[in-house]
Formats: sequence, C-alpha cells, structure tokens
Amino acid sequence: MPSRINQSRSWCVSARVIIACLVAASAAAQTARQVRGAAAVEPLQNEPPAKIVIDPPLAEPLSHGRVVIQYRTENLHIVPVFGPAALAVSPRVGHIHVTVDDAPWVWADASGEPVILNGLLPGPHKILLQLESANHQPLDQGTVKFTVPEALIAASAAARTAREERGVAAVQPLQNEPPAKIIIDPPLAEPLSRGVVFIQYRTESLHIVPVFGPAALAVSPRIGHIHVTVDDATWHWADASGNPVIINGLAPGRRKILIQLVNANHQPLDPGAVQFTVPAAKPQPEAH
Ligand SMILES: [Cu+2]
Repeated sequence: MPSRINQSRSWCVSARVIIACLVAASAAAQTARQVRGAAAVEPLQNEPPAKIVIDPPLAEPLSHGRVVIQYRTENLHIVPVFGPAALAVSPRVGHIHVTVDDAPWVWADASGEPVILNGLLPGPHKILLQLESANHQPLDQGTVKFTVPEALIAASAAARTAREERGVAAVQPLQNEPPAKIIIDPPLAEPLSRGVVFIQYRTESLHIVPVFGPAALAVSPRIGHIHVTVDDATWHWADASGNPVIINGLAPGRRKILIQLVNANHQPLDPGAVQFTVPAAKPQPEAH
C-alpha cells in the first residue's frame, strides 16, 4: 500500500520539522537538568556544587513593611531531613539558615517557601540566607539588604479599611468549624542540651498551608500558618511548612518563643508560647 507509506513518510517529515522547531524554541530556555539539578539516580560526587539564588524582597509587600524574599537552589533539594546519614543521599538535600541583622542565632527553614518577615522596624536591614547540608554544614550563602520604609507603614496602617483588616467574610460552612487551636510541645530535651531549640507543634481545626491573602479566608477547611517571635521582638517570621520550629545559636538563659496560629490573612487565631532555658555551653573536653 504505497499511499500509506507515503503518508507515513510525510508525517515523519513534518514531525521532524516540529521537533526541530521545538528544539530551537527551547534552546533559549534552560534544560530540566539545569533547573532541577541531577536526577536521583546519579552518584553524589558527580553533582556540581549547591548554589542559592536570592531575589531582593518583593517591592509591593515591602512598601507595607512586609518582607517577602524568594530564593531558589541549584543542585540541592530543600527537604526537612536532617543528620549525617542524609549527607549520602542523592540528589543532595539540605535547608536554609536565616539570620536577621547579624543576630548570633539562626532559624532553620526546610520548606522551600519564600522567607516572610513582618514587623521589622523602619530602616535598613540585612537578611543572610545560608544554604546548608542536611547536617548543617554551609554550602553557599547570599545576603539581601533593604530598607523598611517609615512613612508608608504609618500611612498604610491608618488607611486600612475594616475589610482590608478583617478580610472577606467567611462563608457559612466555615462558621460551623470549631475554633482553630495550636498545641505546642516544650523544646526537645536532647537538642536543647546542645543549644538547639527544636519545637514541635500541631494544630486543630486548621491546616497549615502556604496560601495567603483575604480570599483564602473563605476556604474550608480553614487554612493558615504560624508567626514565630523570639524574646518579644517587634518582628516575627511566617512559617507555613507545618515543620517543627528550629532555632540555633540563642544565647544561654531564659528564652520565650511565641508561636502564634494565624489565618491566611495573618490575623491571630490562637497564641501559643513556650518558655525554656538555653543551657550555658558545656566546656569542650580537652584534646590530647
Ligand atoms: Cu502571616
């Protein structure tokens, strides 16, 4: 059946043209490997070095005093997996450490979501994002500097309508939901003895989800996230990962961490606080 053969030949030719066009079009774009890193089957030693690429804070939220920093990683997957055994995992996994204004302490974030901070005082600020291996070894880092505007914060706070402040009214099914609650455990004893604050929590009648804004108030089941404040600071960071709160490097002494359950539009639903003592560093045994 020669006509069939001709048909399939001409199909092949046009398919080749299409493929050629597709290749040409995507040549400008990055390959999947360039963006996603090594495939999971490749040995770790073949992976190029891990990198972090950080954007400046989003301009519009910053004008309201809200700091939203997007970042992406190369050759490392952000995963909430920790410890020396995870160093052998391929593709490479890790997380970030966030430092605000040269503080001696950091918090760990393994969500891969943007870093969000609220309540920083007007003026210049500096956020350091360190890319860490699963065992907390630094791999790469970057700093963003920005200024929280003064006049705009006051202006926007005064100009807020009730609707902006409260968001849209919740729909009927949501009203039938029992109040959202947060249950916070004391910091785990073993990490705390090493100065690492590891706080687990769970929520009731609210799902922790990285979805924000007034429209999300109408979502049922109720969604929200947490705001974490250290030692009565003016500012807090937002966490919508549902992972434990991990802070390292706090100075020894009595500490207070506020973990506030908030709705998707950042209004408080249930405040939670843990108080604990960071022990003084144990003297290191002398090396012989
Ligand atoms: Cu929030």
